[in-house]
Amino acid sequence: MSTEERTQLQTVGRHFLIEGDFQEAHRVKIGHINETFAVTYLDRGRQVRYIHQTLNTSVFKEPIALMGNVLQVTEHIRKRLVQEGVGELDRRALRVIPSREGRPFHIDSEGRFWRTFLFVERVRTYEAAETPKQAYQAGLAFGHFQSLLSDLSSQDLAVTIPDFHHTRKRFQRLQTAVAKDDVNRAMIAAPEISFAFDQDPMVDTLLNAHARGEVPERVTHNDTKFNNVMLDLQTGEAMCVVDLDTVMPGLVLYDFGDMVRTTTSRTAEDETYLDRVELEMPLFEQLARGYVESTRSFLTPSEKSYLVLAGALITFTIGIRFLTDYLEGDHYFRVHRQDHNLDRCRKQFQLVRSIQAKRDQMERFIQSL
Ligand code: GN1
Ligand code: MG
Repeated sequence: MSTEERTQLQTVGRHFLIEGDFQEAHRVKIGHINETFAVTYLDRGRQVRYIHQTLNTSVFKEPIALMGNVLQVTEHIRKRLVQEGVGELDRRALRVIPSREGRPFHIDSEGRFWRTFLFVERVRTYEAAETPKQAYQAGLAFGHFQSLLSDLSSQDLAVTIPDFHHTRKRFQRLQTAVAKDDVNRAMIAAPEISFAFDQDPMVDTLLNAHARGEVPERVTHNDTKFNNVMLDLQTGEAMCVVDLDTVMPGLVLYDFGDMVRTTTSRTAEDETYLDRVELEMPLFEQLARGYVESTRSFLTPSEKSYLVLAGALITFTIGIRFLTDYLEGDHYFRVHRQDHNLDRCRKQFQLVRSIQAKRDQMERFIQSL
């Protein structure tokens, strides 16, 4: 990180309610949308760390409403955890650090939107689950998260990205991108486009189930990637769920689907050796066990009956989002190499194939729970 960037972060820090002297800063490489930095302050002989994050306001168009959600959600979780009698609250729920004007954000002189959290100590995240135990912890963590928010009214939360998991709209956007082919990549991606179009019959399944009233809208996380669960360094226990920018009304199935996408294959999101990409039953079983265990108080039989389908559907939906961005010239997801979004898409589609092949086995397991 350059001296200039460090100075910039110091300036940002002065706008938040942070005590002590600035010591150190570095960039945290996580996420495809926002930019994240960890900073250390020395306050009366004690080191305290914080996260500064710039919010990408071309993706999140109403950042103030978004921060309203984040505050509401974190305070609600804290209250519920106190009722449950658990300790170490600052490791189990994010704490928003207000600005010196008492707002949950600061807008800098260049118009960038900053927010600050207390750093969650002695935890780490993984890009993909490595063991069944971790998959279990992911299921438990996001299920518990939904359960803690189950008494919050979804009406009270702002919709931070409209139609975020609306697979039909995502599909239509892909169709448009293919038709326009603005950056001449449709030929390179022909096999992926063809696979995507073949999945048309699956596209409306959850939308229809919701429209028929089979699955209700609840408060959900909507970005349940495994790297959004912080695991205790020593015990491996899930401590805290992060990335609350898309907490809003949704279907719990979308959350479960994204957990399947990111915890059931021990490969990275952009794995290029597709032979390695496969849904691993021991990982899926523990993920599902953790999730069903922690959602017993509210999950309906009907929701449960769609869990496997949701795994395929959300993996597919994220896959077509990568593909669309590839065809539109990589303006949404940050890329780090040539064809990065195409690689990401291929990985997702390979996992979709594997889930479809193992569907019966997965269904039988869910029924056994
Ligand atoms: C984005 O930036 P990150 O990693 O938290 C995206 C998710 C995708 C994910 C794919 C707001 O999340 O929807 O599933 O990339 N977030 C947004 O890795 O679009
Ligand atoms: Mg996110």
